[in-house]
Amino acid sequence: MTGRKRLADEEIGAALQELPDWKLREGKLYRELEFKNFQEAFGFMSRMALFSEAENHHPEWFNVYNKVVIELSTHDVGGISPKDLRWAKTVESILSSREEGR
Ligand code: H2B
Repeated sequence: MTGRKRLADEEIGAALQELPDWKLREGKLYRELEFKNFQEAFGFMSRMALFSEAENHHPEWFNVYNKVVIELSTHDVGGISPKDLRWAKTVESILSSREEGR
């Protein structure tokens, strides 16, 4: 499976410079999102669910009404891998294609 290698702290730090809304929290990539309503939140989750299946890489995420909290890590390698970065970048591109996520 491509992209499952544990990244070094410096590599994660460098990647986070291009993901300003993400932070490292308890060893996971973390982001909180607030949408207009549940429908928008769940629409976003549906799109990311399809991506997750295609990548075979699944988030820990938590939804309450219009809020989604995301925590990304790669259990297989015990850290953060390129797959997590790709997932986070895909979130950003989906959000930038719609106003509601910002
Ligand atoms: N998702 C995430 N986020 N981390 C993993 O280590 C992981 C996964 N492992 N999805 C995959 C599935 C693994 O369990 C299967 C067997 O490939």
